[in-house]
Amino acid sequence: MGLIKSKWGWVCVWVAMVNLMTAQVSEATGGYGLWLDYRQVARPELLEHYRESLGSVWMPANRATIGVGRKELLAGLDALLGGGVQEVMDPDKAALLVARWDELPPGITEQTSWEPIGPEGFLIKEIKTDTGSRTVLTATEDIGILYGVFRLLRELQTNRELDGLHIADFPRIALRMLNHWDNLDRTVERGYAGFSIWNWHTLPGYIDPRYRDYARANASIGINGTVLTNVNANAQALTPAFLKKVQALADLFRPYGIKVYLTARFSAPMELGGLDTADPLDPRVEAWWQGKAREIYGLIPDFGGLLVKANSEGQPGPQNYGRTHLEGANMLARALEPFGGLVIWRAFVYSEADPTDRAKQAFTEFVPFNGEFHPNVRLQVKNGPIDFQPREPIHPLFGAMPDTPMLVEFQITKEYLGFATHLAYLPKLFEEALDTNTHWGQGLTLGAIAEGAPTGKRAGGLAGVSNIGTDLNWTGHPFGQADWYGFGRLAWNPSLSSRDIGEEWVRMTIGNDPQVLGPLLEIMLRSREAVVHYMMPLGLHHLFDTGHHYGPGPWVSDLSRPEWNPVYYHQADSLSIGFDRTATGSNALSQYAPGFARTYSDPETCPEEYLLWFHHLPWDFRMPSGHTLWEALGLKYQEGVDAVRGMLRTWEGLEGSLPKGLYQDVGMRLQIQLKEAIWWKDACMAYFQSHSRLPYPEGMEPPLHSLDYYMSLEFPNAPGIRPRWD
Ligand code: BDP
Repeated sequence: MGLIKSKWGWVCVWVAMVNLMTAQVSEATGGYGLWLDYRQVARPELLEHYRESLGSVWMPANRATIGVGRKELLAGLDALLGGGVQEVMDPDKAALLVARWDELPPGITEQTSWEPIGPEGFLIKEIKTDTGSRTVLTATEDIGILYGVFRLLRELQTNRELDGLHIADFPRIALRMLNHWDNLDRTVERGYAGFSIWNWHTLPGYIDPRYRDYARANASIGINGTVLTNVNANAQALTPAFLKKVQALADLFRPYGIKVYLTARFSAPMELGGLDTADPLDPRVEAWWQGKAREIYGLIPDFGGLLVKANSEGQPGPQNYGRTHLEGANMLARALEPFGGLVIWRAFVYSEADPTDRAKQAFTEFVPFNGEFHPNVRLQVKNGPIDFQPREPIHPLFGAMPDTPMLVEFQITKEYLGFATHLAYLPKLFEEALDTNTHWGQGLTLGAIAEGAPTGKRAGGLAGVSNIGTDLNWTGHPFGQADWYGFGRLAWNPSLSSRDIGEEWVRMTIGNDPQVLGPLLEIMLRSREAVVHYMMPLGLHHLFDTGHHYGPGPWVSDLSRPEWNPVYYHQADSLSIGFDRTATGSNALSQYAPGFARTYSDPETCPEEYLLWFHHLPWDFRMPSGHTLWEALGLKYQEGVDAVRGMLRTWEGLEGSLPKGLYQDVGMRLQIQLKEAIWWKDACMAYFQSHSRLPYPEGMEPPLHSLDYYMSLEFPNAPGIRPRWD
């Protein structure tokens, strides 16, 4: 690429100042800058090349989204190139031209040649002109320009070669959403990174700068929707005073391409409207919701819609009035339809009155309604049939309702994977789920369902329960940022690999040094499997202690509802262990496509990871390794502990190569993780041994304490305690 010179102008001075501020802020605030701390490119030859190719920018338009993009681009480039980036007013003098396709100079469009790119997409292309090489960043929508800006900056952050640059990309999934489980009093249900970042008390008058930084970070990974409130909803969020606060956030997020959503408490017409019912078939109830929709859209014309958790874990819903989920969802959908709003209805339902396997209940409830929901309803389904466990098979609803657009719901906050203390790189889990073949249709995967494939429309989505809080670094564990980042990247393109995403994140957040990159990736990529092994290997699930879900509680058996008790899930006795979900048991397998069910129905062919999820087997069941099930269980727990030891060793090998603060922070967390991994192994194996009465297998370190000791532990201050249910 050739060098195109232009004069220093006032804009350059402004760029340098912005950059200075960004650098200072991020350095002083330990991790606050996330993956967007633009540091000067360290490799001299690359730096030189980048300066030549991108040192002067023409970016004429000044609409809100473009304005955000321009600020990001100029400040980002300036920091990455070590200063001197100029904004020029004459396109002929620019090395980098950034404009919507219809706003590019004709000479440039001729040479760039537009290619069809999907919605919200962009094109970044090197072209040859009489005056040398130029780079063009273009799109048909403003939001495409903003996404392209972040993408171009990422190329530099990750030290990519720019020669022959040609990137055409777009988000494959329509709805790319964070779900905040944030209460109005700023506590966060299952939040481990401080309090809610939404300060409802001071909104709308006070706009915390953090709101903008939140929007910027999300836009950088393509998130385009955020549900601000907890699924265990508070009707107060729909009052006029609150809606003004929501409006302030919506106005702020709009230029970043992010729509706001709220959760709707189904009984709001009673709590706020003074009605004596919330029956979805009562005309007064529908009229109340229609009025509420009008009010919301009067303030926020592009309001995304309502997310509803109904008739689940104590939340009110249509079934309180003998109505169905379909009737409830469609009533709300009719209210939002005139304004283009969505109703996102959660399929996370199970009932204390239903004695059947909890893993089966949602399927039974929803499949009969396939194709009957209003066009603006989306069904949001957790990745697995129970509840965000360290490993679950896919939810049987995926693929079984081909005419119903769905969102796949993941949990980014680590309620079941060690809170914010353990390092468990979640994109590994997300990738595993998204790549899973449901065996419905032509090998339909969860990723394809999120893209909307079965419905033939780009109407699906990915929802992630946020791990964001007021902690300085946003996510508590510094590596929790990678979970947020990775979720966004997979929502952009579910076919991306967790490894590539991890590499991007490390390069952008920590650095490009291969001596650091390799070991960090090694730690991240093995971490999720380590957690599975030391918490609940071989398909065991929900062994968590009651209420807070911190630590093991496989012995818990005294909760009012059977499916809140870990003993319900592992079913261990003196002879055997596991949940029989084959035809001889709950037959949950019959809810899956035959091709899927076949693999899992025979314990001899069932992958070891799901063995005790689908089968109840004797302790002396022979595993492919030659070990008995009892021995294999102990050895798997041990494997988990050993993996954490390995992660810690690798981390310690990085001393001196990482920023001191980061090194110490993660080092302390890894020490706790090791201690807790041992605790999990010891408590669970001591408990299971009280049933099996077998000696611990050779190769497994025996428990440090007695079972009574583990059972006596209490954690009254564990975060996220929920006295209301499990
Ligand atoms: C469970 C959580 C609970 C949530 C529920 C949900 O323990 O706090 O309310 O999921 O998804 O995992 O609604």
